Amino acid sequence: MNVQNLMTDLERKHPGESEYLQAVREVLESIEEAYNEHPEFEQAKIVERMVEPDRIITFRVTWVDDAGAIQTNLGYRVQFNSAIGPYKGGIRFHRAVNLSMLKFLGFEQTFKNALTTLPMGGAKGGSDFDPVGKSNAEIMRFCQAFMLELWHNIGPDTDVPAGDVGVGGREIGYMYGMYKKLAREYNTGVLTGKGMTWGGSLVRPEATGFGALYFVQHMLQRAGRELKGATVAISGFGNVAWGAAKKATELGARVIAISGPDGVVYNPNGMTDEKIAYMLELRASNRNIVAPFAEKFTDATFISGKKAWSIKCDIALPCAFQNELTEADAEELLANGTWCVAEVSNMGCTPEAIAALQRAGILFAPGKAVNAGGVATSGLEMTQNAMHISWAAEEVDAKLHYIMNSIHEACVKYGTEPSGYINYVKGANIAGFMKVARAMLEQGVV
Ligand code: 2IT
Repeated sequence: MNVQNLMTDLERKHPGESEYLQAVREVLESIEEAYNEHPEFEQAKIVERMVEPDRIITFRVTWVDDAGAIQTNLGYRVQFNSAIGPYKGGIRFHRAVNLSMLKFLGFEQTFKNALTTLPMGGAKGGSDFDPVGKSNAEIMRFCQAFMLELWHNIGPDTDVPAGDVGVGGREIGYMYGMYKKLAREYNTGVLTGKGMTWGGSLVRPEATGFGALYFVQHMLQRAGRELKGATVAISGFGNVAWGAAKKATELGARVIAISGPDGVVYNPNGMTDEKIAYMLELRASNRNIVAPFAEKFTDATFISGKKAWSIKCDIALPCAFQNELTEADAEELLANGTWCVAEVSNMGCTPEAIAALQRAGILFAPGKAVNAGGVATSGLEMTQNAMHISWAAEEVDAKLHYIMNSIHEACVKYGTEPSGYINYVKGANIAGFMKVARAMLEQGVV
């Protein structure tokens, strides 16, 4: 493979799809060497096939807001790759959603899902619907209108959506209700992230954050470091940030920052149960601001317009959005003595930021390894649904531990460089790629 030629070709075919092109370039650059050791991949044009989604479904979503005005949004489902299992991946509701964003997320999901050890292909979907400031009734009507179009294309053995940014338990509930009405079947396995009384899995709400901290624990253990006593800066305050803050605190770290689009909350004394619970309230308010945290808890300070990375910390955990940690942020973290950055958001760091962190030789791991606990637990939810049973929290948590450990091991296996430095980006990309590539090869040209 010649990465530059492939990228030039993709840039020509998909002009302006910057997030998608960024995600593809990162993977191709890091797998190039391993790929070229397999002439059978080259002959079967595996990479040329893998960078294009199997199919993209786009649709219009029309709904009526509380004022009686008609609203039109765009809806998408990108079914990226089904070599190792049915399509699986979240749905994102955010005003900036476009095809490039969902293609990048679907591409990443393919490798991430391969790392989980479970049989799941890659997909992503969403809409440019902006949940900020919407009433509960508006969110319900939007979710119903979205599902009215999507339902034909999904199913427990076809494509299984879940939540992502802007889509949590409430939205999954509204979408499931509409799916059930249209399909006239109680197919619990068609969506994951469901409520506990109707097919949801214990630990799924916490799983992305919990899994991330289990992964960080493995990284630290290998490097002879400890979470106990370490200071942690987290960006975001949504579901993923909440799970990460909860587990980091449980494991003895001090979470000294959370952030929102409005600024950062400096929280020098760390989290309490009450503070962690309040993060959920903040999210549910649909206002998308973090400042009220510092009004409620007076030992915390709100700093307007600043990012979480301006707070001096040992460990930085991006938990919000793609490209939220830039090269300048990486330099600021390094200058402040940060020794570990783990992406919990998908593609949370820009390529320049990753290069700076790796150059400095600190611990760095990419989202597709660190945040895979979320979709892995979705996979466990699908298993429970198929078996018509539900496991105890301890059982799900033990399986999540096992999965995060095996992802870490895979990264070490494929990512250890001659110097001994573990390039987790390379490790995760090669490990995920190999599994999908072999499956595609064995299934012929389809
Ligand atoms: O990015 C992700 O892995 C998710 N949003 C979770 C996807 C899922 O199917 O649970």
